[in-house]
Amino acid sequence: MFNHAIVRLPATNFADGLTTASLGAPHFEKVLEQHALYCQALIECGLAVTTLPPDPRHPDSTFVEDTAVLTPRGAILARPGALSREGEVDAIRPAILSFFPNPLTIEAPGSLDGGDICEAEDHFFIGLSHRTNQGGARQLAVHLNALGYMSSVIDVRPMTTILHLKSGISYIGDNTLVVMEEMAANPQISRYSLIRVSAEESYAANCVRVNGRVLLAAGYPQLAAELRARGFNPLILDMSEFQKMDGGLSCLSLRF
Ligand code: CIR
Repeated sequence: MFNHAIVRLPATNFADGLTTASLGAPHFEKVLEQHALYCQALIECGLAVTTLPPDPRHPDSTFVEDTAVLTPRGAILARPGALSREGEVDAIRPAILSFFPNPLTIEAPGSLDGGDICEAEDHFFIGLSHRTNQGGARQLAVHLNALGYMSSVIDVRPMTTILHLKSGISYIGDNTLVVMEEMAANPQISRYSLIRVSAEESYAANCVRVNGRVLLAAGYPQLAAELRARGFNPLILDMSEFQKMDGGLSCLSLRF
């Protein structure tokens, strides 16, 4: 159950952020429109939303999820693996401190992006990626252990199509993981009920359970139908402009 979310408005230089997608430049008006509808969806799901101002020093800063790991038992400030995103943690720290006064931290040379952390009840999957390194993963595992959680590492570096672990896997409650086809055979997830996402819909594997709804990107009818068939209630959001910058639904908020 989430009660709150932190989001940050996109800055006018959003298009200067990092991307590997070749989908063209985002249209800023549409970026703002989609972001507003995303925030509206969180409110519809019952969350109080704290909206931070745009931060043009960091064009990727609207992807707030990468700056922290927030759990019901405490927060861990992340240490983003991309140089251009390092300052984002300092910028968001005051907002996080107002809800979590004593966050733990990831220290250099460890690096960790929140997008690599998939929380499934009391177990956290930690993605090793080109952003989250061994040191960051190890430090997070120690912190989670101190908070009474278990964790395990999934190496996503061989999967060239995804940026973060959560680009390919999402926990949506009821012991269910939505997972892209290439990850479905991983023995670490065999005890979950799996919803497999076909290769042509793989972007939609990044979906987010928020209370009674599952936020899902628009344009992925197979996954939408499968979710409905299994009793989930998708809330569909257009993500086209964020996809152009390698962003998914989960990256746009910190939920707690
Ligand atoms: C980046 O490359 O860091 C941003 N353009 C996208 C970050 C997406 N974040 C996420 O999936 N958690």
